[in-house]
Amino acid sequence: MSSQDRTSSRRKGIAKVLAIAGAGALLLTGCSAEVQRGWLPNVERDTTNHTGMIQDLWVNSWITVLLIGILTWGLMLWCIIAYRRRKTDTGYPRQLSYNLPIEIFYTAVPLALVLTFFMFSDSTEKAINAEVDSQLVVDVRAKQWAWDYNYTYGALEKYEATTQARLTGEPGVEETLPTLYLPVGKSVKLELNSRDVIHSFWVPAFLQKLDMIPGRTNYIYLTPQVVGQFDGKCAELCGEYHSEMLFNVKVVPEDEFVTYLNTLKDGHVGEEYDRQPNKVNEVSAHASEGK
Ligand SMILES: [Cu+2]
Repeated sequence: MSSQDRTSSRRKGIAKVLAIAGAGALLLTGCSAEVQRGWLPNVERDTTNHTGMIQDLWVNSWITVLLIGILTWGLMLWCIIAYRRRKTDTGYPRQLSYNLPIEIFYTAVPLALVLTFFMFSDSTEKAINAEVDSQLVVDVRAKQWAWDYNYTYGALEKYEATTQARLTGEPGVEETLPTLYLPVGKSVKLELNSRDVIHSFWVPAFLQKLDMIPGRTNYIYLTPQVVGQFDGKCAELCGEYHSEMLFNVKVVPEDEFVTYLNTLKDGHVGEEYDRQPNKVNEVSAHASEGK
């Protein structure tokens, strides 16, 4: 084979690799129909006062790591091609060890990256968790396998002890799920408590999730900014019917919220029910029906 033939067959090989890589990249981007509005599935930027900053942290981190990835893959490809073994090569290539400048470089650059990611994550997290004086406080009590809501809104103190909806596969079950009502544009302090085992409060559209631990209260402060209905779920495996421990969040105008509160019972269903299985079962009698 002449050296010209060899060069042309090598070029064809490289072209083939590039074509496969290009097709792969197209396929990957083509498969991302879910990727929309800030590259997070079905989440509006303004759902709460936090969703925008969480999206920014996520998207900017992705852009950064993708750029580093492209640079790294490019350098790897370049090394593989430029320093490939030639026909005339014998023995080992020149070895590169104890090269101090390179060692300092590949220690310092990743360290700087990790610290930068840490700094942005930390400042976002601090902003999200900052304590806010809220007129509305909802003591959310998770229990196997439903939720109780204690609302304190100004002079109103109301509660709702909900029961677990049974998933039947039939339409209409969604409407029977326990529903947490929140007024739009008002900041809310969610006090997250558990009556029995560890649960986790998760509203995917709010991009926030927090564990609910017996004997300990965790807090979420947020302001819903868009009227609408959102799915909520328990995100910690908590027993047999964990998968049915679902709820709705309804964000409504303030007057509608107050009207709803007035349909609820006066007072607070609270600590007295904690870790008293009989009382819990009384509240969520429906949960044990037909099991
Ligand atoms: Cu749970």
